[in-house]
Amino acid sequence: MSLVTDIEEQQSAVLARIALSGSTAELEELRIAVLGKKGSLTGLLRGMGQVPPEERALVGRLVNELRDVVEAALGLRHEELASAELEARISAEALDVTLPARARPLGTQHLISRLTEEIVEVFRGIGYRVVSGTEIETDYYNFTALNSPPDHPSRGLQDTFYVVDRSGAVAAITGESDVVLRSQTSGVQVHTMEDSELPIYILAPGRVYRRDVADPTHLPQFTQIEGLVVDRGITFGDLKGTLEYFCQQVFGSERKTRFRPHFFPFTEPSAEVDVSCGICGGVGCRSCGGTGWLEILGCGMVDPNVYGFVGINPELYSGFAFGLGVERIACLKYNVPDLRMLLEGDMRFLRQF
Ligand code: 2NL
Repeated sequence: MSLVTDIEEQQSAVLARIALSGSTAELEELRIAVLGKKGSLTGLLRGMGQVPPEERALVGRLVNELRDVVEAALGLRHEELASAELEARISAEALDVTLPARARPLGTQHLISRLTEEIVEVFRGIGYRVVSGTEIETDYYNFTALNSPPDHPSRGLQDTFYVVDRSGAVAAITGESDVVLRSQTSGVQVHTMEDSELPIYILAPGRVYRRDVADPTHLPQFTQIEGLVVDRGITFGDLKGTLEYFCQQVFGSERKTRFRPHFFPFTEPSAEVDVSCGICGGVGCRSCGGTGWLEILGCGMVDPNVYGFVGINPELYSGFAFGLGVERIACLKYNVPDLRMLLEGDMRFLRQF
């Protein structure tokens, strides 16, 4: 019965080696060594021919049992090893989710954008709609249709950026180009008066350009908001009431306003509006130059000549318009001493708002 002993010994030896195998690769080598074509168990089955006939049934059964037991043991051990290997790989490659995140500095809306929206909302609340146009405009829409005479100083090269192409050298020198970087958003209103039905209650916010050297009170580009109303029976009283309401919404209900006569080519009569100084309450201090008042915008009743350019009948309609610089309003509202600080992008300054 040495063959039977041999089979039993093989079984315990193979099971021991399966139990000791340390990796799926090692286990696979072992499987081939036992069950492969030249494997030890395969050899036993091949040797059945030499087994005496009376032992063949017993030996055959033992060998088959051995194969089943070995296969089952291989399967189990493979599962164990494979999952241990997966665990090891996962923990080796693991991300440490407790590490602090890489900081991504998050910006905020710029003070000027926020204040522009705030002002727009005040007027939306009383029925105005917002219109916008292009920053490049023709001389006609920027000046002519606004009743600005051909020799008006604001039209000069000293004050306005003219847009010329490569062959425009002569135009650049003489100011003959009729394309400009808009110096006010009024062109937007002229387009609107040409194109839309009456009445008109609009606000035109946007960037404008003037040939000024930047200093504490001037910027070569700034954000302007112009408003325009054209309806039947509009009076200077409507203009005053509207702008007083606006000032109190933006600066607070305790502030006073005053209207001083002024001149603009596109409005008649025209006025500049002052708001009482928030620092001294109107008695006079350094911020307001001792006057108690701060100038915030220009306005007036739309000049009938402007209606002539856009085909509105001034016998039936009247209206008012106003224009303000958002940067200027921001400086007055938050006591910023220098307009240039609004363009510098210094986060230590901007984060304060
Ligand atoms: C300023 C203040 C102003 C207007 C702008 C305007 C627009 C149309 C018709 C009439 Cl379409 N006027 N805009 C009116 C008054 C003042 O801006 O200081 N400008 C130099």
